[in-house]
Amino acid sequence: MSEAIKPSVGLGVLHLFCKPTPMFDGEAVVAAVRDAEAAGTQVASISMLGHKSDAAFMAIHENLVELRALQSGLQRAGLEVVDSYVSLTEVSEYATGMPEAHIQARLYPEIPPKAHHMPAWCFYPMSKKREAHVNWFTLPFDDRKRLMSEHGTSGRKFAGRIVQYITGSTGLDDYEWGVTLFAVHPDDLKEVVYTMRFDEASSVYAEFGPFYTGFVVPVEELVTTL
Ligand code: 76R
Repeated sequence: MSEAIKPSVGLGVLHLFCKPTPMFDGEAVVAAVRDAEAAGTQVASISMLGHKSDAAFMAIHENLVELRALQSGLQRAGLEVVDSYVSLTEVSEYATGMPEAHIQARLYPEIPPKAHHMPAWCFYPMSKKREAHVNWFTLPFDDRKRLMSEHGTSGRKFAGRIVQYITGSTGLDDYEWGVTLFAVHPDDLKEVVYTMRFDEASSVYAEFGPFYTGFVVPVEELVTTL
């Protein structure tokens, strides 16, 4: 394998949204995921709803070359990647001063989350606005910090129902963050996103890309639905 390409801190995150082609081979898909796991990649397999894709894979590894290997394995197994998202784990600049365990969990997350059974899943990319009269990036740091602290307070009401992975993609993909949510029930996803729309950080400053929804399943089960 070629030289490792690693971030200086944190891990690479690859979301692949796929559809089967006539070359689809379920056993080869399972083998591609098992090979990736053997190489240390964490892979969550998701059965998707709707026309945008049929299967999604969220993969995390420090070495981007390993993420590419998973992508190649899935393509060779007859899956077409119809959309994707590339990001890195990060600690928000507003989360400094958080307990060390919290910071480590942001940088080195486990997927799917272990604490609760959370099969409901969604992903969407988002950015903060940069418009003449609404520009997150011209706000003073203290104002941004206050808005993100309001955001964190409303988010913590969903403890035990939602686990969120906010991964940074500025300069890497089309939006500034990827938002991946795992939830106990599908309506928890809807409720957390709706609730957060009223936080000023979202109501005024956020813009969103396409939303993807499905549920986490073992890859052996996923391939039987394709
Ligand atoms: O890391 C932390 O948990 C500290 C508090 C916190 C930060 C710094 C936090 C808590 N978030 C932070 C940063 Mn969040 N988050 C989103 C979305 O749909 C929307 O409106 C936005 C999408 C959701 C649903 C969500 C959920 N958060 C961020 C950032 C980075 C900002 C930056 O760095 O500039 C983004 C883009 C973002 C977006 N957030 C929480 C949640 C939830 C549920 C929590 C509380 C859970 C917890 O404390 O573990």
